[in-house]
Amino acid sequence: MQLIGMLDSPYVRRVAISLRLLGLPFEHRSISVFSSFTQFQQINPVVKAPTLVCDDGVCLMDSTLILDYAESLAAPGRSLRPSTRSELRRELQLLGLALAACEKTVQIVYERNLRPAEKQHAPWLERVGGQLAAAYAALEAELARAPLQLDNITQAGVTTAVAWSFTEMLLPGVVDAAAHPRLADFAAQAEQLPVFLATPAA
Ligand SMILES: N[C@@H](CCC(=O)N[C@@H](CS)C(=O)NCC(=O)O)C(=O)O
Repeated sequence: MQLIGMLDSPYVRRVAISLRLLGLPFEHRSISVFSSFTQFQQINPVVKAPTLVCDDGVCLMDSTLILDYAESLAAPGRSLRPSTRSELRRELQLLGLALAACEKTVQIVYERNLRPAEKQHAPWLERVGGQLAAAYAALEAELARAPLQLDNITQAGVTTAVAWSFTEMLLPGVVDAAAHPRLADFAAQAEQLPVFLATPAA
């Protein structure tokens, strides 16, 4: 199995960390959707990172769908999903917020970096910035209600930490860490776990 994409993408990184936590061997090919577009296109004409190339050549894309498949490959008892319905509902709630935070960060980065300055649309940036702030405010409130666990980390834990580190790295100062102490602390601790250290974003 090959995982295609760079670890500076939060979607690629959450898949790489999860595959390791699930004990699934894979080859990581760090190919950029931008600087290596043509090479990526030869693997997956849609050029989406992450792409998972299965051993029979079938390509999967979209991190959530790849992780669905990865969960089905994992040994019994080796899941990143909680088993009870109420835990699963909270897990999906947190995951939705963390994935929205990733998406809004990417939209701001693309708007800033891919468009010429005179074509950047301030109302759009303001809207997306508000959505990013709302996602992190809701995550912080949820962590105040019940913390995320580092022992037996779940997919929501992996993705929340990856999302926070990604936003901090790409948009430093845009989301105030002091106003999100639980998130900042959780991500800092997760980044010290061996599997995170072995899968660095930069
Ligand atoms: N919802 C997708 C988002 C993936 C995504 O947007 N990846 C970016 C890299 S961070 C990408 O492929 N960008 C190139 C493009 O969309 O053309 C997922 O969860 O995998």
